[in-house]
Amino acid sequence: MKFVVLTIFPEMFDPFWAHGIIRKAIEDQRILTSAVNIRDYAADRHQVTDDRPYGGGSGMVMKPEPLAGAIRDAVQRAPQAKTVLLSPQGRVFNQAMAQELAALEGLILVCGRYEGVDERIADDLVDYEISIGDFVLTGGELAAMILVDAVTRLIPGVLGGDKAAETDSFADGLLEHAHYTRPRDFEGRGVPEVLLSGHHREIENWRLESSLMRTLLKRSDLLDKKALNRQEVEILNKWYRVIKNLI
Ligand code: 4FV
Repeated sequence: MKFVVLTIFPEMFDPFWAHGIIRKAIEDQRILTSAVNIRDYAADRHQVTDDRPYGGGSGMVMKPEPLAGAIRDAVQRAPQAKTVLLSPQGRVFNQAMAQELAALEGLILVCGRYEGVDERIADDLVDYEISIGDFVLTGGELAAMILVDAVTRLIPGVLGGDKAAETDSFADGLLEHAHYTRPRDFEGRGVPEVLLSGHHREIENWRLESSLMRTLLKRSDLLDKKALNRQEVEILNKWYRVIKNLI
């Protein structure tokens, strides 16, 4: 998978490319990454990439010409890639979208700054507009990093053992089960016995119950959206009976 980031601060990505699973994925050539400076596509010698908004008002807007030049050049280098503008006006990013994007050959990620980019860029030169959430950042760079991170870990072989991403939170519409590791006793707090039992079927059941309980308590909105399978319905019915007998 190829990631081309268009930004006026390409150096912001240096530490991002150089650490953890992203660094390993680059070393193993499972992803190709580059951060391109939009300023390099500005025609004037001061490499200006912003200007005052038509209609007045505060702040500046990213000029269309440097952006268009950078996007067209990136598309030429990665014709299969889809172009994404990170902005609060976009579809809100989630795990399902990450899985969709992970199936693509490449992504060209356009990072806005100032008040945003000239609308004619969003209209004519962008395949997707994606938001990482209903809040306003100073720039699209952090949003681009979040997208690269969430997509890269879904690429086969990036996470040790293909199975890892399947048990993700949200992968099956539930929050992930609780995790425990050594020591067995931490400040007097133990670990659920079943996890020490070696009974894989029982451990699987416990983990499903843990996921369902955590989702019910922390994100019941997810359960509203989820099609429950027979086992999940059985577990919820069991709790329902327990609670009913209590009241
Ligand atoms: C944003 C978001 C975001 C808007 C103006 C950058 C800022 C500034 N991007 N998801 N939320 N972008 O707030 O993606 O140009």
